[in-house]
Amino acid sequence: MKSAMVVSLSATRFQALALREDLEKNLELIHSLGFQGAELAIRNPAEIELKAVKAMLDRFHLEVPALGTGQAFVEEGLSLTSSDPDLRRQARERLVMHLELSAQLKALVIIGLIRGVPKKEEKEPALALLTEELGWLCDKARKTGSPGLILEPLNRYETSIINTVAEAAALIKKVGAQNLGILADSFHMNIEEKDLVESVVAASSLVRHVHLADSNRWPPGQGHLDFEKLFRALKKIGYDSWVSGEYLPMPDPDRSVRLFAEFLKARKIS
Ligand code: LER
Ligand code: MN
Repeated sequence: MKSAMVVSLSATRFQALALREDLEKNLELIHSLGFQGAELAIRNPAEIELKAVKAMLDRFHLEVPALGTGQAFVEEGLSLTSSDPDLRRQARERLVMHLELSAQLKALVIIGLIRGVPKKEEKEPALALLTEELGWLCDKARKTGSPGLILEPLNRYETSIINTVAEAAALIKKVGAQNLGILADSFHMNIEEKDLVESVVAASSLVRHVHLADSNRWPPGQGHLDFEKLFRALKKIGYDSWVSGEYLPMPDPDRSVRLFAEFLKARKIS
């Protein structure tokens, strides 16, 4: 497995991001601690200087396993399942920009909060909309040369749709696209899954990316989540891709990354 840290290119209200804003400083830090990748959280790809970002990634020998898109929802309300057709259209247009960028960076595109937060009574129509939108986006991903999309189950306190790995797998089956997989986040799974091993094993080939945070959303090792169990499950399915740190900047941003690096080193994850 390869290790990455989630890094936001701009300020955001989303709290579970240890590193944000000063990209050069953050990339230098994670490189110095032995990480191989930087997962980039980008609200609007139109606002980034791709050439400069690529140069920094090269300088610190960092790959980009995935692009986070949730800030477009958190900061601007763009959502694939909004009851407002204009916000839906803007969400789709924004994700097309993320797909184009992902083709350049060879990164997967995350569908987390940008799927939307429909009211409980609007769940069914929202799921139908999401199936249709994801089908369209997967087709667009193929045409743009993007490696594809990953749907992230989020806990019930963040959204009403796709809370579990099984729900994500069922929706992906409905969409029927090979380039749509699952992003398994330990924090959300700890809240929603009955058994981490069973859930990961049941979804096996669909698991294409992993976010790590502990039970309290502090860095792994700072709460009471059974990571050995999760790693056993990942080993069982032959998962050999990225584990990316997405957690609160606790006890402070710098220390949180050092704690995570020590946690990975102790488990021989580089
Ligand atoms: C994002 O990866 C995440 O885990 C959520 O809590 C917010 O989108
Ligand atoms: Mn996550």
